[in-house]
Amino acid sequence: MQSRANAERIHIAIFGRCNAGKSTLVNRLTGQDVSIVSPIAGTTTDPVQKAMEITGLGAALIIDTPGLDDNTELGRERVARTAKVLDRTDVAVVLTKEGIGSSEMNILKECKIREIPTIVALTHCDTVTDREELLAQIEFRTNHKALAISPLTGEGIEELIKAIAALGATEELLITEGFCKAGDRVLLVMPQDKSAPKGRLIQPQVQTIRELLDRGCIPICCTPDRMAEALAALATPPELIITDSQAFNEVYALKPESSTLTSFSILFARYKGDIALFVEGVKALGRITPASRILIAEACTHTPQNEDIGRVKLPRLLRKRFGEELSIDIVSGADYPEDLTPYDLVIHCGACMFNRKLVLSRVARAREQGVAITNYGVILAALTGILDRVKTS
Ligand SMILES: Nc1nc2c(ncn2[C@@H]2O[C@H](COP(=O)(O)OP(=O)(O)OP(=O)(O)O)[C@@H](O)[C@H]2O)c(=O)[nH]1
Ligand SMILES: [Mg+2]
Repeated sequence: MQSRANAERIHIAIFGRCNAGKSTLVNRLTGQDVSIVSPIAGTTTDPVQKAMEITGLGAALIIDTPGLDDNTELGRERVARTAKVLDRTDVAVVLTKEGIGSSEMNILKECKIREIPTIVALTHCDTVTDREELLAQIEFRTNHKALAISPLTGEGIEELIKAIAALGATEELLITEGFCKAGDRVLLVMPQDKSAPKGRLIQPQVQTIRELLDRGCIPICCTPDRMAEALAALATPPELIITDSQAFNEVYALKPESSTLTSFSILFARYKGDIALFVEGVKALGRITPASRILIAEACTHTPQNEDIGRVKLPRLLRKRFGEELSIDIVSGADYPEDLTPYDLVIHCGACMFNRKLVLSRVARAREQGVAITNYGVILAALTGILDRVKTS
């Protein structure tokens, strides 16, 4: 179960004031002591997450958050951190034990703006005396029919899980949708050079191969230096070739005319983000001058291969094209600026460690502020002259 990447799990975040019972609920849902529970307000100080399987929903990531009403200096910082959790939340559960106040209204408003499906639940229902009255007040103020639960005794938890499963069930996205069909032979060209991790394939390759098998396609794998032999071993050309962007030119030179060509980065730009917007965004390159400012946003703080692209390869290519004076800011992890307007272009990484929701939240911010956004795969394809030679959608 743990082997499934967190980025592929549906993210369920629990919000509420201090002592609402958020951590107790997380422990109840996961059946483990994931978070510390105590009657002291402000026990949870940082978002805490735990992977689990939910019946009827599948692989999930449950996120516990600090109380929304912590008004201390540090508390405000924690609330800001909690707000960031919203960027990656697929389903929000808002808990209250006393009815609806400004803390609940604020978080519900944020969820609504971000179109996050939300459940409101009245907790401590084992001890509240005016349950019906509180439920009516919650419904009146929020337009949500609230569930009554007790994270402590387990009452109402089954209904809550069902409600989460109903809201969280989304159509499963496919990486290769529209690129191939059952029975197609798909040649995957995957360099395993020294930047590849030792003894294993990287996640996008693994996921793609697994999906092709599930879809009834016939995946055939080779490294770029064996591509000619792989093609020769087939009676007719493969319907689709998926290559690592690094090997694009070699692969393009050998590609049979009838085979469609795409790259892992293009497929994942589509799967993790908004490929149409990324292709549109890359046109901003036509407006870049040496005085322009570009933001490169990395998801991970620790992946050397990505660091290489974001910190070395891309800045080098951009400066070569637009001049050494070009301003390039690089941010990583959660440090994605609220205000993107100083930038002429935002370039986001492939986000293999992020869920789709987070990428779409960041894309939405750029779009709302009128700032062009693209991603590593698309811009590398554009800068190396590949983009108009691959299938992107
Ligand atoms: N009676 C009753 N007590 C509960 C229930 N849920 C939680 N509690 C108790 O309420 C207190 C606070 O619970 P927590 O789960 O730590 O609350 P929290 O929302 O995580 O609080 P912070 O981390 O401070 O934001 C603990 O003493 C729990 O045992 C419930 O359903 N009924
Ligand atoms: Mg807590």
